[in-house]
Amino acid sequence: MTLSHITAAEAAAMIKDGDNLALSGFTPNGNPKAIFRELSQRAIREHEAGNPFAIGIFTGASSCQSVEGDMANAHAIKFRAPFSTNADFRNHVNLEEIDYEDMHLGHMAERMRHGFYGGMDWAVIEVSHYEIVGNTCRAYLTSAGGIVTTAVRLAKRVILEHNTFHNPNSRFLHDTYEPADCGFGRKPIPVLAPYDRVGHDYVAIDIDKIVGVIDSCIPEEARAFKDVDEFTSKMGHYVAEFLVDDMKHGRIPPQFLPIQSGVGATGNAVLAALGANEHIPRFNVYSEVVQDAAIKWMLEGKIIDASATAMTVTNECLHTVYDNMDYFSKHLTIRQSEVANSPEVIRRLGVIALNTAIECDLYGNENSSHICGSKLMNGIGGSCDYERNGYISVFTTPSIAKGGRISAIVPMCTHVDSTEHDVDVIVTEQGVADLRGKGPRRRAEEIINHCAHPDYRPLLREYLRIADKGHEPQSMTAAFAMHDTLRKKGDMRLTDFSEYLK
Ligand code: 0RQ
Repeated sequence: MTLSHITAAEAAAMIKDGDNLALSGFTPNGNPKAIFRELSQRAIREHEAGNPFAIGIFTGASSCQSVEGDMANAHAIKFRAPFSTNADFRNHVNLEEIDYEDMHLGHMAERMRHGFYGGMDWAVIEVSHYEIVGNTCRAYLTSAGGIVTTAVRLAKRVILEHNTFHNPNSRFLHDTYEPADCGFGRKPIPVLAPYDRVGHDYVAIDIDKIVGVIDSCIPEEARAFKDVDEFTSKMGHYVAEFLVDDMKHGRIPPQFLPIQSGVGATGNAVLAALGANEHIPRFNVYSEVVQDAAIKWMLEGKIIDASATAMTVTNECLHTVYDNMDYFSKHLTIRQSEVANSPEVIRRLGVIALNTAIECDLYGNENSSHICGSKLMNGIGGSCDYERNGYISVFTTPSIAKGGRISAIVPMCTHVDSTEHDVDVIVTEQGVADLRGKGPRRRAEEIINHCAHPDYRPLLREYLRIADKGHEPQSMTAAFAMHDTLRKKGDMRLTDFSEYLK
């Protein structure tokens, strides 16, 4: 039995307006690309001809330019979940053209199984290799795990994109395991250590569902992150020093705990600082992504084992992994996101969660997804899966944004993603606020004194002074005044604020 080969254009022609497509991939890695390059062009042609054409796109996390940027520009996305980091996509969401559910990545596959998104018409899966065994196709995934096990089981039809850019041995990195649905008798996910493998190195697909294989050779559309700068390197240093101190106090065992680190320049900077710190022993990573910094420390032996849902790395770094497959197949495990981001496993392993916020308030609530409450930036991604369930939950953010015109430490967040109950530590380039074991007043002092930029500390203290008294002092009038002043003038100074309140 062989599978038929189709062109990307033939595959794109089979998709109907309104179809739901579940894809491989997690971050801009491991996504099918050839079919989407055709689909966005097809959408433009359909719209020019006066025909509606927009689809639902479901992935493990964010996705690449061909999938969500070009499709959004072509007005071809009607619904999208669970995460995006794409600037074009963000613009169209903020223009209210796309219905976007910003959802915990660890919940995504389960939500699909329970039908919240309707049926999945298609699964489109990027593979580095595949083989037929009886009535099953064993599909070997590329640089990401994502939601593939659930996607191929639920989808009515499956298209494979065989991308020879990837090394066919990428299979040796994967561990595919699909948890059972909830209910009595559901078994624990048997991951007891970051290196445990509990499933297969392939995804089994019923061959009757597969309509064809697209042959492609397309590099990953990897995003370049900003270089580590003064702010991110200071934050990385503070995180490392904080964890060393916790180790000295016996809060972290001498063999250390697994690290989760979010996507972006700060994530790279934090891992760079952890790896370089002589007091931090060799450690493990249990995270949703490994970035270039993690791969570097693995090669140098500072990171022992890493578990993730994707290699969110540059193409150069990806080939370093492929060129050293003997080593990485033993030390790097790529999982399905439902396992990588499972609250059960994160809690069991005692993960130290390190993510980035847009703004934090005086009590530890944080906003990582919306600017001024209304405008989407990216989304929460897997940050809340880890922050809520980790052993230590850390958020980093520069104390100021837009060249100092905006304070990232605010009286009241305009949108809340992780609540004060889930945030243990805030780190800015100014220092560290350890919120553990402190009530609201002491939290506020800790955050103002150690994390707020000195220019904004008087203003934040003034807020506390005038806020209504109670367990957690707040003043809606003053909080709105601060944000309003900030938006209207692009500046927020104590004198302006006092004037406003008169
Ligand atoms: O704007 O692009 O115009 O310069 O926000 O901020 O400082 O470049 O930092 O790229 O790391 O993004 C929280 C968005 C930070 C990201 C966030 C403006 C700032 C800039 C970007 P410009 P930076 P980053 C994901 C795990 C989600 C949670 C998470 C993120 C732009 O880290 O998406 O970690 N986190 N999930 O100027 C107005 C403020 C601002 C502000 C920043 N207070 N007010 N604008 N900006 N703070 C991993 C997975 O799940 C896969």
